Amino acid sequence: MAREIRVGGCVLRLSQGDITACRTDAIVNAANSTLMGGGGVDGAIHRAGGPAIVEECAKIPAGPHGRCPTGEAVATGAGRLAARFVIHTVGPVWRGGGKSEEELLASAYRNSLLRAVEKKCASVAFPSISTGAYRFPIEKAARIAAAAVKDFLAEHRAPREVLFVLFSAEDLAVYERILEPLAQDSLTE
Ligand code: AR6
Repeated sequence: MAREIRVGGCVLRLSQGDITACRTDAIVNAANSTLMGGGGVDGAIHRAGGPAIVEECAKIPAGPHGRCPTGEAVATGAGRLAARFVIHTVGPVWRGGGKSEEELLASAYRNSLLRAVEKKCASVAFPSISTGAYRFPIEKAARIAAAAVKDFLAEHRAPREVLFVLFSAEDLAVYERILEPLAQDSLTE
């Protein structure tokens, strides 16, 4: 099963573990629109990073759709984490597929990568956005995540390294299966 693909001189790699331990330039947070913290990976990032992150989030002006609308992304410092930046993005809540969930999930990945490039990050780590509390089906989400990152790397040739950090062995196996045909393509491109 595929653990990585190479695109435009960059690499997309899979790993299993706790994203708060990642030493990439940026880690992505699967946040909610308030940016004021929550459960899951969001809670873990704020706990490990300390209060500096939420203090910086609170300074981002709140609009009618919160501080960060669904599909958008904003960067802050990373407090006590080893990463330099946390990129907070808001994935869609899965409501059956008729509410532009797939497009919004792809936007969350794309906008996170744009923030990473703006901050000149050479490496960025993503959790599996929307597939926990927001209940996005994991297979569909993995396919969208991999395609969005692959297309971005082909166009921008940056960041040099993108990591998907899956929390469970089951989730890792799904992503490996999804990456397999893309890995075959990347050998022949
Ligand atoms: N490292 C990597 N992945 C993790 C970690 C970790 N430390 N902890 C959990 N995951 P979720 P969502 C995985 O629910 O679905 C929050 O309350 C988890 O197993 O964190 O986008 C926010 O404030 C799952 O595979 O994010 C929002 O309200 C994946 O991360 C809401 O949840 C995403 O699960 C966002 O829901």
